[in-house]
Amino acid sequence: MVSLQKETLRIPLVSELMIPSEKVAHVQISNPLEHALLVLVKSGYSAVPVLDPSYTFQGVISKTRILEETIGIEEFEMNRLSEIMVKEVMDDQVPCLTKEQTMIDALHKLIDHPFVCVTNDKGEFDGIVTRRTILKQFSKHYHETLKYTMLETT
Ligand code: 4BW
Repeated sequence: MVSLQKETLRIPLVSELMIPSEKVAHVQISNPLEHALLVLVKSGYSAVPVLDPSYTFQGVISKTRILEETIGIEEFEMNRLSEIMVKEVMDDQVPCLTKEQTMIDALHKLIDHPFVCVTNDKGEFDGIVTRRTILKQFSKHYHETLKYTMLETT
């Protein structure tokens, strides 16, 4: 019983929790904003990672940041989106994780960000960890711990 509880409470590594890069929608740093908006609308995500041609992580671009660029004095000026590049408006001040860090490191960063990018020591993009993944882990641990606690008290 005790050994089962220890197994249940093992803290997973980021490598076990992340969505791998090949399943993550992204845009390139030199893409115009109109292409980035297309990727965001088609994928259904509100923000995605920005990479350079060598797959090095550069920042995050969101629908909100793109739409802010279209605000003119009297109307939305959508034609501006072909003239502005992703690198000009992306957020490059976002935290990252490495595969070797733990779920607790991810949890701290996900308080202020809906997802956090995972990079290697060269800054290359490995994937993302999302709030959904961490919440699912906590839900699983909560239910398993509750199950063992109830077994012990009966
Ligand atoms: O297309 C979707 N499929 C599924 N299964 N869930 C989705 C999808 N779009 C949105 N959701 C749900 C998720 O629960 O809405 C939440 C908020 O989405 P967001 O932020 O505002 O687009 C999703 O929460 P989450 O899984 O914890 O993801 C947090 C954020 O991580 C998303 C998005 O910005 C990013 N993200 C998640 N999966 C991604 C991704 N970005 C690129 N590629 C992916 N595969």
